[in-house]
Amino acid sequence: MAFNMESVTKEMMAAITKKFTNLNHLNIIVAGKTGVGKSTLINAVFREQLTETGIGRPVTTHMRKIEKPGFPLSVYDTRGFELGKVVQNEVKKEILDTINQGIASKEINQMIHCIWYCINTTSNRIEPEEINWLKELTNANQAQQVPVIVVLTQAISNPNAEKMKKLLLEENLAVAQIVPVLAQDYEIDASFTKKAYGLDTLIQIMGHCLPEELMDTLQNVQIASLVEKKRHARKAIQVAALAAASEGVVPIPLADSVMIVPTQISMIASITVIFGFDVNKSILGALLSSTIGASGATILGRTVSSNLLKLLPGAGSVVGGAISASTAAAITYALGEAYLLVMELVFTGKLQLTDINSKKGKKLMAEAFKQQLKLRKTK
Ligand SMILES: Nc1nc2c(ncn2[C@@H]2O[C@H](COP(=O)(O)OP(=O)(O)OP(=O)(O)O)[C@@H](O)[C@H]2O)c(=O)[nH]1
Ligand SMILES: [Mg+2]
Repeated sequence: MAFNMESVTKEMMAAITKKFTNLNHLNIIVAGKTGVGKSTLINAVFREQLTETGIGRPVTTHMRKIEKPGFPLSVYDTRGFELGKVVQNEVKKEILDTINQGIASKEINQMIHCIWYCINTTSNRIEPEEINWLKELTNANQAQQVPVIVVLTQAISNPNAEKMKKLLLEENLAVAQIVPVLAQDYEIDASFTKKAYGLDTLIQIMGHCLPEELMDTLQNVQIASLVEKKRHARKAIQVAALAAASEGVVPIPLADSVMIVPTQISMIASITVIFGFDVNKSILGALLSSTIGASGATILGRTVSSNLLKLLPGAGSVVGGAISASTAAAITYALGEAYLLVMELVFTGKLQLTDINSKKGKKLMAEAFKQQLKLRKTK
């Protein structure tokens, strides 16, 4: 019954690959006049630099589809919008045709899931033709109900952005939300730089607009909101802990499989996919050895009790060779939180992905794991 690190990490890698390959494909249309900041916005929101390195291919006269192999997102970038009324009508028709084609396919991966309509805030005014265009689009879209989010780009001045938002709200457009955004820091002068903001709100709104089947994809592709990534990761941890609790009452000789059963493997895979990092077996090995295998305890049958169970809630209830439900849940929580911690540190640039399996990374995970177990013990 030896705990086989090699085979467990292999299973975890397989679960991650499977989860990632099974992600549904997210399709977004980004519309608006030239120079409003569409490309800047796209590059600030998504993990891959789509507009610089993505493959852009004309799909209609005025739309380009940008995507990257193996990345579950396509962005349709509209062009020539500023060329006047005739072109604007063509763009509108192309958008509606693309939406309808997607719906006709009856295939979630082909449908358009969201439209960002971008308006530059610095111009301080919205032209009536733009409002009319939006009205016509949203009216025509009533049957399909693809959510339209108006993004007020380059919102350097908050009061101006708010003023513009108010003006738009008064138009009663059938849009999901109007959100001011500064996608990139803006240097106002040598002594003051306005920090980027609003992207996290955009992701939150997307989270509300998109169907459930696209939640994992959204978290995988976005880099604008750590809060949302963590929220989704914690949901996965909670689900796994609850499942572990119901699976927990298993004879101790099976202790190794109690702790690294498919439930925990799937949890680690979910968190990995939410962050979208390219983890490898050695990183996963480091996670396991610094947590489950903490303080040198090999997870072999009963030996688990001596070292680990001291820290655990309900440890006294190891009766008749079974661990308690709360113990199983606590281990699962602690494992998930320890992994989430290093994912967060990598996301914020405080730790290199390749340093997770360094001494420092292992120490961080070991401490987080123990702390979480203690936390659950006192609860
Ligand atoms: N600092 C800062 N600059 C921005 C921001 N958004 C756009 N810009 C600048 O505005 C200019 C136009 O932005 P793009 O993102 O290229 O605009 P676009 O809508 O993609 O333009 P087209 O592709 O020509 O239709 C660039 O010089 C950007 O650097 C922002 O949020 N912050
Ligand atoms: Mg562009």
